[in-house]
This record gives sequence, C-alpha cells and structure tokens, in this order.
Amino acid sequence: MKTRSLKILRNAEGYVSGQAICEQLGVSRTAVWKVINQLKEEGYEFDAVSNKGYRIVKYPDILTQSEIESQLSGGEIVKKVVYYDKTDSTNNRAKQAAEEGASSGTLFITERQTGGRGRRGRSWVSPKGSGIWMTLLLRPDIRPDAASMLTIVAAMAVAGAVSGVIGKDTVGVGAAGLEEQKKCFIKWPNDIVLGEKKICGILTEMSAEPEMINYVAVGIGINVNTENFDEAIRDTASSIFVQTGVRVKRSEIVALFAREFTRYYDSFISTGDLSLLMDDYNKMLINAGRTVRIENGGNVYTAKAVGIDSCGRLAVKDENGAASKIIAGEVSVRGLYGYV
Ligand code: BTX
Repeated sequence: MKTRSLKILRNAEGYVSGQAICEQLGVSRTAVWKVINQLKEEGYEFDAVSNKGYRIVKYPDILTQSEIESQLSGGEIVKKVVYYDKTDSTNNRAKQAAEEGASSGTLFITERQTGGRGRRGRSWVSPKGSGIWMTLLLRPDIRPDAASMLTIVAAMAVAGAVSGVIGKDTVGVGAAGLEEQKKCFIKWPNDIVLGEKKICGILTEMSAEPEMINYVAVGIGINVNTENFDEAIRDTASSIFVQTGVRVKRSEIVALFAREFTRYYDSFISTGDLSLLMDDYNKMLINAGRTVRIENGGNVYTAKAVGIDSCGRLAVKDENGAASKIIAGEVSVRGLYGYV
C-alpha cells in the first residue's frame, strides 16, 4: 500500500487529497495518514494544504522497495524489489533466494555491501549512501553458454540509464556537442566508463544444468555520488558526480535501468544472441578503434579492437592485420597506457 500511495503522489500533477488516495486504494483515512507519516520518517517532504491535500516537495535519495517500485510502470522485466540496509553481497542474496524459489525479475538491492565481489575473486568497494549495489535475478529460457551475453545486455542498459539521467544522447560516439567526460561508454565487456574512468562493474553468475539454466544473477555496482575513493582504486575508479558535477537520485537510475534493460533483454531473447544489439553496443564501446593490451594468461600482446560480434566476442586485429576474436572471462583487456 505504501508503494501504491507513493505512486499516486509521485505521478500527480499537483495536490492529491487523502480522500482520493483512500478511494483509489480502497483503504481508510487512518491507513493513508499512517503511510504519509511513514514516508515522512523515510525523508519524503510534503506540502499539505487543507482542502487540497498532499504534494511531495522533496524526495530522499533512498533505494527502498517502495521508492523504486513506485517508479516502475509494470511493463519492465524487474517485477519486485527486495531491499536491505546492509548485506554482504546482493549476488549472494539473489543466489540464496533463487535456490529457495524466488521468481525471475526480482531485484536485490542494498545501501551498503560488506563483502561486495568483483570477478575472479576480486572485491568491490560498496560504501553506504553513494552507490547502487544491486543484483537482478533472471531465469531465462536460453542455453547456458548464452548467459554471458546478459553481461553485455546489462552493460548497455546501465550506459543507457546513466546517460539518460545526466543528459540526453550522451551514450558513446554519437554524442555530439558534449564534453568528452560527459559521454558514457562501455569498456569491453562489462565496465561502464565516464571520463575514461570506471563508474560501474558487472558480475554475472549462473547456476545451470548442461542444457538448461536454473538462474542467472546479474550483479551491478554503480558509483553514483561517491566523492572519495580508496587508495587502491583511485587511479581507475570514479563516479557520475565526480565526472559530471551532477548529483542524481539513485532510484531514478535504477528505474531507468529497469526500462532500458527490458528493451535490450527483449531483443536479446528474441534472437538468442546479440545480432540486434551489436551495432548499438559497438557505438558505446570505448575500445573501438583503439589499440588494447590483451593479457591471456602469460601471453601479453597488443591489437586494435574492432567491435563485438553477435556472441559478444571482441574482434581484434594484431599488428600484422591478422584478425581474431577474444572471449570475455578468459582475457583482460586494457588500454596501452592505462585503464582504457
Ligand atoms: P571486476 O573484477 O571487473 O572489478 C573489480 C576491480 O575493480 C577491483 O579489483 C578493483 O580494482 C576495482 N574496484 C573495486 N571496487 C570498485 C568500485 N566501487 N568502483 C570502481 N572500481 C572498483 C566488476 O568486477 C564487477 C563488480 C560487480 C559489483 C556488484 S555490486 C552488486 C553485486 N554484488 C556483488 O557482490 N557484486 C555485484
């Protein structure tokens, strides 16, 4: 009921009377009054005028179930939000819930992670109050070997959501008239980059049988309003705020991500690969046309990145013009002189 009340208030043009909320939701005046008080405690500020009703004048920067769900239209892949003040890792929460039968489209989100994880045992710094640490649980009807493409789909959705909140048409090379640092790119396969620094990482984990996926947990960490970074990541990490000076409500990014993800996911599922998405992805790809350093175990070489194919592999050309394709997860790709 809190979510539905918040949705009515959020979408209203002006004031909404308590009576109107009662009637729309079929609840008592006391119930509405209680919800308004709960919302006030969470940091929402109201203008209340007798004979007119309530109007929200200030929204808190919080990631609660009702704050996010009240911004969803119902048509998104994200159907339900599960919020924690603090947890070890939202990927762990999603995986545990999946084992217990949680449905596809559940989004696990927290204000702070105490054991945030990156790929290959690395850790992910996830402090309170400034970032988005979330995991989307999916049960797609695709072959297990196609699941890694969901990382690509998620990266596109994050890039779309971030550029959507910092200004229109800011994704990738098509973004004319904007300063370089305001453009949002993807570093293959799964880092989102603003001003050549990493503002987001994605960790996709899966449980599968040989021919069938049980579930996929797509974990996403976005530095939104972070101002200070640990010594260890200061050179490569940044946030939307640091790069653009824009302070964004984190829930708006989550809601926009849900919309963007749905669009890209539907395309992906319709073909089972990235054939409908690769052109858009390649426009967002910061590595495109750049020389990259590829580390494959002990084998280190440089090559020019071309773009991804319909399976998400990165096509590269070495110094002699010989083409090859590299698979995410097996190699690390960096710029010649730094992170990109
Ligand atoms: P990755 O392996 O690509 O990146 C991990 C590396 O990134 C770390 O070794 C460190 O150098 C750097 N790093 C750590 N924290 C940050 C940060 N906050 N910003 C920028 N760089 C950082 C990327 O792995 C996958 C990250 C997924 C994180 C999400 S958060 C929600 C979900 N739960 C969870 O435990 N992980 C995912």
